[in-house]
Amino acid sequence: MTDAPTEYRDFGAEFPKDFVIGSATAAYQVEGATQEDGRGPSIWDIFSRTPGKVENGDTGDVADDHYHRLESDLDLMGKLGLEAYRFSIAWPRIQANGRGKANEKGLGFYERLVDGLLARGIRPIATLYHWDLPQALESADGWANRDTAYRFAEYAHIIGERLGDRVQTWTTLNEPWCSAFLGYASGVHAPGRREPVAAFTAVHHLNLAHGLALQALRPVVKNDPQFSVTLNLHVFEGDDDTSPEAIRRLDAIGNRAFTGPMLRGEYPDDLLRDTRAITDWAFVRPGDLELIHQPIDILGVNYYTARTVRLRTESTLRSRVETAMSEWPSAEDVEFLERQNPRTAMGWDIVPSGLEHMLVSLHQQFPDLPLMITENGAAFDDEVRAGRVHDERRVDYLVRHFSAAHRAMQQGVDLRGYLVWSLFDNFEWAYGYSRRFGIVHVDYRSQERTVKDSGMWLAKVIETRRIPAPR
Ligand code: IFM
Repeated sequence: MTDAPTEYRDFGAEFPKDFVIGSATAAYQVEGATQEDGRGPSIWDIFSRTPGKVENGDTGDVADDHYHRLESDLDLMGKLGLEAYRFSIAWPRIQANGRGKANEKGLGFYERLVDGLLARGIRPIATLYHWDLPQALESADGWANRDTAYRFAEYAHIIGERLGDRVQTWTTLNEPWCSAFLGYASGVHAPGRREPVAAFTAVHHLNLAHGLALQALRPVVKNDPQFSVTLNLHVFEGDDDTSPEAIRRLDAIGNRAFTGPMLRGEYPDDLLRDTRAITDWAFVRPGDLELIHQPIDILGVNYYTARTVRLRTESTLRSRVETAMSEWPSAEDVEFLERQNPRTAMGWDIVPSGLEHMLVSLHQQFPDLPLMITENGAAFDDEVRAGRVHDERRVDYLVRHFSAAHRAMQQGVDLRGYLVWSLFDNFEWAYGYSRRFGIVHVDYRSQERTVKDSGMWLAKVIETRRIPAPR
């Protein structure tokens, strides 16, 4: 299926006053200062230093130097009129080794960030884990070790005690599918392991960490809190009569492995069945599902693209070596097809209809659960010319996805907000600095910030509450 390029440009579409519009970043991608003020190493410090893992050998050592430029970055957010800013807290800044006493300097940085946001009328949305696991915990088997979930709860408690009077919206994990399957199955993300059993074990321990963290936060967060988790739910479309089966398998691993325990209190039977040759799921202990299945107030969803899938025919089955590195363990016989959409610099198809369908489908599955788009955006090769960045493709991407979100709302979806990824160009994980997602351009040599046309566009949406007509 392909969206005609003329679709989803609903100029003038209006968003309600209480619909929160803002932007997002994550600690390792923007902060830099990785060896300052008591921060310990994370898995990304180690992984990015391993030759061949990140494009150009890039690391997050400096990134956007946000740690040192906090005040001016906050001013920029204020100038854009952001209503919300989603950031993540670097666990190794708070507990260098992932356990024990909290590091005052680390806490102080996030206090300044939160206070600076509030002083500018910007709502802080704090994510506790956006992939930067303290390396000391990975050395003890990382997310494959059950204890990591308990260490995470301890860390959540520390943060809740310190910021729980000021931060209202709390996200436990960002995109646990990526942590588990890119980190432990395909190994393209830190810690770079290729162990399918560890990947499914990590799924469960991440789910457990979510539940334990909610339990740890509730008694200490006092500010009329909203608890959430952010999932990168995958949207799949079909192409032939094998597609429904292909979609079912991927949906189980990519989506229901998380929504099942978190929102329904169970792992889907078909997931347990499909993965039987890899694991018996004996790591799920009595009482775990009750712990994981806790009420949340809002579900964060990240959306970038949709993919077309079907089952492979015999002749297209991949080699053993390839399947050993699959990010979809147990579904290696699913084939991802080329689509005819325009693509972003990540090679991701631009499919705004996928966002609309995902939101509507989530609303049908969980009618009482409010949703928030916690990430959506696009990478393009931007250039600064005469002090401006005319990123019209990104503006168009945003017009089309805001239109899709608006259409979902017209159908009754309780969508509470939209955060564009990302506020700044930043460290795009295994792609290093080669992919730019920002609505603000960053010159990595001078650290100069230049608001792109997409940044000005977002400011206008916030000001007018509408998708502005093209000029
Ligand atoms: O940059 C990432 C972000 O850290 C998590 N979600 C997807 C983004 C784009 O790849």
